[in-house]
Amino acid sequence: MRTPRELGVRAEAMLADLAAFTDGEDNLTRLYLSPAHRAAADRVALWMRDAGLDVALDPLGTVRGRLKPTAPGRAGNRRLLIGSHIDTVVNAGRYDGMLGVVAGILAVEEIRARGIDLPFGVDVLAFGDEEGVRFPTTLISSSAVAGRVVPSDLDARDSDGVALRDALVIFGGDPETVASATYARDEALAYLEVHIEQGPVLEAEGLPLGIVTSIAGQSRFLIAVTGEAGHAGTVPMALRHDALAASAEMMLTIEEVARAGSTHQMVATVGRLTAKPGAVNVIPAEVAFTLDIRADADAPRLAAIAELEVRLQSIATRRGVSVTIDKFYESPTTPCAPRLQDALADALCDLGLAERRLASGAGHDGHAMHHLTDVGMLFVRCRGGISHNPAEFAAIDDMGLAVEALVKAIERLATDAASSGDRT
Ligand code: HGY
Ligand code: MN
Ligand code: MN
Repeated sequence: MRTPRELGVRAEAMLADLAAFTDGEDNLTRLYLSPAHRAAADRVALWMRDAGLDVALDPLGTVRGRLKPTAPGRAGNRRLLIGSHIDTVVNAGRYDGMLGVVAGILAVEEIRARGIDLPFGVDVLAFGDEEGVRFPTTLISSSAVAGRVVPSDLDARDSDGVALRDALVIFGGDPETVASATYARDEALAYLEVHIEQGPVLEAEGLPLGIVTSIAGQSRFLIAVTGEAGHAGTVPMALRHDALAASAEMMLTIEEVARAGSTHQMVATVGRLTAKPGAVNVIPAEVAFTLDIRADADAPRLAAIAELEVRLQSIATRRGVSVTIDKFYESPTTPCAPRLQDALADALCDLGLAERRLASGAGHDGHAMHHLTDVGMLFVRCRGGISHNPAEFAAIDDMGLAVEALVKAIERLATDAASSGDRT
């Protein structure tokens, strides 16, 4: 039985190992189905095997480590799912996602080492596409586990024109057997995920861990503005149809609308922009930019989107350009199950920690897993709330406490299952 400190030291070492698997020149960038994703998946598979798990790679590239029930009861055919993602954003930190997979593996090692009786099985899942950076999809590997992937989803193409289904084959996945990744509803007992908070609340309150109440809904759009190319030196300002100037006014309007929604924790981000033809002396004719908008509830987010659709169109009309607003992803606000929140709260109480409950502004695989089973999440304090940034950092002691809390929460679910024998 390892102490939380020893568990944290081991977690940090595993995360350092994983951070070496990158497609980036001098940073951590590991996109779905890339060579670095494959190498990281193989390392996770090795750790799962060493932890005594039966390991498999599912058709979408999820690495699954399976622990059989140690004391099969009537819940013996059910399994607790624990996971997170091992893909990253560009120039990422080493904790976002990977910590949840490492914590799951360490928790299973502790359960076996401590001889804890489990009336149900445990699957540790390392998903490969949570960030949705490479393909215009997101959560596709956890969505497959939840039975929410349709064949056309695999037609998505990356910026090099590579279809997801082709990248899957190169990776070692199988686009023809996607359905075999799906769990039966009565097989999944619950889904638990450990994740860094990616926000400032726990640090500001001096707390190492927190319990997630809900995962913010989000909508993502591709906005295309079409104007008219022209000579930078000869077209008077009043006669221009400048797609980039129009886009700039639209972005400031997006910012204004999001600021107005601050009471609902509303945030809006333009993360990627292209402008053509992209010459210094040509008035931009075509601009495309992404919009990611979120809030703590669905209604205010959808109202803000409706307002923006009207206002961006009005800007386009006044400036003599055209605009299209195409949604390519949307996930409603996902609630975390009270029974799982309570199991995590009991675990924190056992550890003498406050049971701080808070919402997640970041999206997670729980958005997809919620369609299969109840979702519970445990947040770990991260320095400055920084994430999606190489400065991302979680302390060894906090990570060790998170693993210990996960073990205790699993024990609590095992006790519930053993006493009730079916649902926990
Ligand atoms: O965008 C998100 O919230 C998550 O990190 N993919
Ligand atoms: Mn994440
Ligand atoms: Mn992320």
